[in-house]
Amino acid sequence: MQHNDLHALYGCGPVTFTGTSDALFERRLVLDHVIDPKAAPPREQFEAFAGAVRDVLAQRWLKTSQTYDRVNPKQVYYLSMEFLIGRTLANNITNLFLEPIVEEFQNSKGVDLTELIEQEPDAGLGNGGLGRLAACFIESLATMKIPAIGYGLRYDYGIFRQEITNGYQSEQPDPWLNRPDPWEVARPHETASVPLGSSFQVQGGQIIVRRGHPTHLLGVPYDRPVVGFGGKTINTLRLWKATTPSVFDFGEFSSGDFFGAVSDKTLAESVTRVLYPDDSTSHGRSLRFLQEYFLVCCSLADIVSRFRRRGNKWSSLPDKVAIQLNDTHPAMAVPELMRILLDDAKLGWDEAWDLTVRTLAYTNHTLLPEALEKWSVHLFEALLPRHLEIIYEINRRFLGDVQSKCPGDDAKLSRVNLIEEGPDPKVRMASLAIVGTHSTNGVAAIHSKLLRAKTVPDFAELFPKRFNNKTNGVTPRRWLLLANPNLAKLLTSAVGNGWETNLSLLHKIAPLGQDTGFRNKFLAAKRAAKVRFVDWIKATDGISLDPDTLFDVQIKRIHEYKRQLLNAIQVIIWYNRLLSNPKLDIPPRTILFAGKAAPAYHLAKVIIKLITSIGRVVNADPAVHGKLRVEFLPNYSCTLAESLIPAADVSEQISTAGFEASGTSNMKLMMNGALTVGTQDGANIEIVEEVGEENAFIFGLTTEQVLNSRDWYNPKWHYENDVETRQALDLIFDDYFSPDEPGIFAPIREMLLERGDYYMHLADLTSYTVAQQRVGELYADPNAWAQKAILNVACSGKFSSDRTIAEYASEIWQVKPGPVV
Ligand code: 26Q
Repeated sequence: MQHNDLHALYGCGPVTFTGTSDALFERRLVLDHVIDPKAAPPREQFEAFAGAVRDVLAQRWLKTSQTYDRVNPKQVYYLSMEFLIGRTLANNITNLFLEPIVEEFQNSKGVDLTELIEQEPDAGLGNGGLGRLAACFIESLATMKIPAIGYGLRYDYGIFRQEITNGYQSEQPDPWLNRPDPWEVARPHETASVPLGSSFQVQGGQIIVRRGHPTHLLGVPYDRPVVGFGGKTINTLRLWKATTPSVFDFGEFSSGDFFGAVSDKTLAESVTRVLYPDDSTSHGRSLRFLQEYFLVCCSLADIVSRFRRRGNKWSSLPDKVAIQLNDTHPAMAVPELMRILLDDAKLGWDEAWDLTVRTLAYTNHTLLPEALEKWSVHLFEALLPRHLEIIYEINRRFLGDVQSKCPGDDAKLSRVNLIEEGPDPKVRMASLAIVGTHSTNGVAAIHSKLLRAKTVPDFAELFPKRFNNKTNGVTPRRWLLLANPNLAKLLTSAVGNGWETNLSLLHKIAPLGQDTGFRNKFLAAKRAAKVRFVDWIKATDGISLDPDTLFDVQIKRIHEYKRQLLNAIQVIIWYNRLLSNPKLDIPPRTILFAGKAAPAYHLAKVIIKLITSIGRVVNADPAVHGKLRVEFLPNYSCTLAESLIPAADVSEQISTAGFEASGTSNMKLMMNGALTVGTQDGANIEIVEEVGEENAFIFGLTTEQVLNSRDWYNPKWHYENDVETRQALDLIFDDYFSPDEPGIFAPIREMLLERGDYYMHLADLTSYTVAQQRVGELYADPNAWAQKAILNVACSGKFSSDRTIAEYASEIWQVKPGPVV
């Protein structure tokens, strides 16, 4: 293709390219890498290719932000400690519609693009659902042409790389920026300053505060393009890197001490060194506190300076700016925005408060009370004394209002107090976020309902209009079009173009479940995805799988409430059934697990060890060979998900009802034609509403039943009275799966039988096994299976993040999708 065509597509001004797309690529190799294109190693080729793609999008990107500056529309700012982006190259090629050009290029140059794509490391700047949601949201915002910026941190190290050694998880650092990242653009001239009340040192992830020596950090922005589908709008993801003003200015330790000064710089930079693993229970990691404030301070300074640069008056802040807080992690935006409006803009309290509340909105992602963030008042005192003062004043006024509304209700007053009193008083960040914003939303209907009714009922009563639901979604560009090219082609042939941005169009394939021709094509696409995955996992991890078995997939963080253990026990039950009845006629099944455990979450790590141990025994047992196979796939990542999800037949969504806020792998799997085996929890409920209960396998206690049976639930009863349960558990407890490491599964026994099985595995085990029996029966009839799988794809339209973003836009942000001009 000639450069003029590229220019027609993406050029916006008089700048011209100096050749064809081949030339863009070769020029990059020669000029950036000083290498003969024919001799370039794959990594250099990747950088050159990604650089060429960036050349193509650069003018559109610039044009998008110039247009926003000129038109001065209301803009959305998504603040998140996590953006789990994954790889970018293939996504940008898809969204820029560059595939035909790239194909031509591959043919003419003999370059293998799949090999280049594999060179790109995942940008793993997130733990799981919350971080991936942020990545899907910014892609949808760009696709829907909504003026938006994502703000996050540029961690040197993303989520740890998981290795499995002798069946145990170990964590390795992820130095994803070791090689230059072709997507990022540093903007040092837009550096932000972050003043702190004290200087500090870092030791083992904790900070040691040197009181009374105010200091400041700098935040350097690194911008990444966020390409909307079709490439018309290219928004920005701005990630902040911490540094110091100059080597000699930081802290008080360094005066005259060259060596100390340089190490102080390293110290300041440690603020954005590493992403914290989601470890909901381990509070008080003070470096995390600094990270959160650093994100808030840099981002708000940036937002406010853009707002002022565009000539806006302070009173119009909520008309021009909508800031969404991804969980409480950036909740310090409440006192920070107040500080800016009071101290810098010199507004009075009432106006500042009105503007703050109308500008900010908060999304909650958890119902687990132990996961609600609290930060020690002492940390605030030392590092952010002005913010603490503001929080106290917010609290004083708020409690005054509560008192006049409900006089004499001291119990309520202490429940809603923004400060948890005690020897080490703490700021309750979720309470602060609810009070200081105009909207609090949950991420699935049931979650939003439980949030109101159980987690924060006092606040729901005080601010009934603030609470709302925004059911999560995922971007169909990455999770269907890009991840599953065979299915995507089939869908286009059936419904035409347009489903990529209007996923409800997929409803049109619902009747095609009756059509033999379509069913066969659908099954062929599923098989092709399985073969692709089997080849990929063989090449990546050396794991051999049989694509002609049912792929039963549970992919998510390892957590007791997500109940990977329930799945594992069920596998043992089927193993026992096969051992005692070798003729048992069940379709051959491969049970695939993937997910990371928080490094300090001991029991989650024991569960990984159990799964790998079961795999070792079951996979080597000739008695079940070809019928049952269990694999734990190491290092779950976006890239692994993109490869595995299209290949899945069954989607395991088996959390204890009332614990999973939403789940989003359930949506990705449904979209790719997997059938859900699930509890009535999170978004599963809405999935079943869309597809119909007869097209999923729903089992287990409801949230209400879980709550009502807490007091009398006795897991031992199940162990003592259900033979299959006891036999399966005894294999675990008696070291059948761990002959060389006796006793290693004692913590599982204790959790289940001695400590009351809080997540009620044993209560749901029988109905789960029955559901799995039905799965097997249906799978034995490929036509009946295909019909239901097709219906799942057809009914997945609701779970596009475009739908979610449209709801945020109209109900929370008051912004309209569509081009700005
Ligand atoms: C907090 C303090 C200190 C260190 C880490 C953290 C931390 C980090 C990440 C706490 C929580 C998280 C991530 C939570 C998360 O991913 N929640 C999931 O969000 C999804 C998107 O809404 C939901 O679908 C899932 O149900 C929910 O578990």
